[in-house]
Amino acid sequence: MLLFRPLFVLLVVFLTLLFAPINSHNESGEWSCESSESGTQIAAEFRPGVVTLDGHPDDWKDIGGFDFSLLPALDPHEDDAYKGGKMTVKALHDGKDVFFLLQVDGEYAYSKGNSNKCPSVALMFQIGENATYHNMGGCKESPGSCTNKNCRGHEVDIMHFSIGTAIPGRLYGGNLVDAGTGTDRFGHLVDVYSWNPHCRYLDGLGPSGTNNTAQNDWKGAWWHSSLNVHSGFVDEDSPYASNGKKGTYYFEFSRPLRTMDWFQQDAQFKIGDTSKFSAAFWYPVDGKPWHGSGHYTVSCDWLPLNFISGGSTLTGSGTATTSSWDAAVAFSLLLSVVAFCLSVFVGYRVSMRRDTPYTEMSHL
Ligand SMILES: *[C@@H]1O[C@H](CO)[C@@H](O)[C@H](O)[C@H]1NC(C)=O
Ligand SMILES: *[C@@H]1O[C@H](CO)[C@@H](O)[C@H](O)[C@H]1NC(C)=O
Ligand SMILES: CC(=O)N[C@H]1CO[C@H](CO)[C@@H](O)[C@@H]1O
Repeated sequence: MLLFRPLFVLLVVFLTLLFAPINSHNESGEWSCESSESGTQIAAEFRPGVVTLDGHPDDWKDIGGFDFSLLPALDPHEDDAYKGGKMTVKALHDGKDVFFLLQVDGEYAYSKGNSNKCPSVALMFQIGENATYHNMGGCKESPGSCTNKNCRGHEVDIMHFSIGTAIPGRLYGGNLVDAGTGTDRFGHLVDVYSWNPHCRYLDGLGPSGTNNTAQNDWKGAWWHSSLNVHSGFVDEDSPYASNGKKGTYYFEFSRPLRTMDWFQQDAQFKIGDTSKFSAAFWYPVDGKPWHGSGHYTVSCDWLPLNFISGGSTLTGSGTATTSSWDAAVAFSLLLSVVAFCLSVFVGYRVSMRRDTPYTEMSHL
């Protein structure tokens, strides 16, 4: 089965490329998204005990990835794509948590304490059935008027990691000190929900106040290929490597499939189901700090994310292997039936031979 997985991934990638149409651009300034990378399905396979959440990509090498051009989120035009390279997205689950690896080529840029001069990533998921990718949920209300009632159905779930205060290879996100909301005072890996770009809140906070029942359910770490692996960085080592070095950024995240959210502030994932998802990237191009809306995204609409069940991974993904295995089982079954018949036959012959003299004797 392992042998067939790369082939299968290649086939999926090939089909994806074949069917992915070109992004269109609406000159009038109205939003239009023709592409939506149609046909692309990100698969989160059941692969327990494979990855460690440390920002390092080595343990993901056998997991198939999906490559996306990064286009400006607000005006997706091929000419304005992120020049550094594509974003590779990988996902898997272990039956309890989902794991993501985002991988983007980029010269090392790190400015301690200034997140806008460091790269940054976000994941976004649909929560409400009417939540659009465009306008982060697409609720029509304005900041003063949006509430969980009039924006009902437009909820999206966002994880945002700004690395300006995060040490590479260290774990950030939900922690005991920040319990009660989606914030993270240490590494700024936050759990957010929104109804549109202007009605965006940390989990547990909202226009009507605080509930203090929420939590930051995400954890994550970052790394860059130009960093030297050693026993562990501390804050004083910043900027950890020399700025401008060519390489690849890695961002690794995990979250439980289900969370204890009671207010439509977290997406809930289900094995066997498909969720709607997107990924975004900010980069200080030419050293210039990025601003909030200056991000690139992997697609101009939701991408499907399949949570593949452990059962279907065993029987489904490698058809050829499955059928040859089935053949082996059938053959050994046949052999055992033949052996059984043979033993019955031999036993019968033996007892016949033994019986005959006795019957003959009784006849005598
Ligand atoms: C751009 O959007 C407007 C408004 O939705 C629409 O009328 C127009 O046909 C679109 N143009 C293109 C080239 O898609
Ligand atoms: C989503 O929109 C449809 C059609 O407008 C509506 O019937 C439905 O109630 C909406 N769903 C939610 C959760 O508001
Ligand atoms: C911000 C928020 O979600 N507030 C909610 C806290 O809980 C009460 C009662 O369940 C809700 O009415 C609020 O909307």
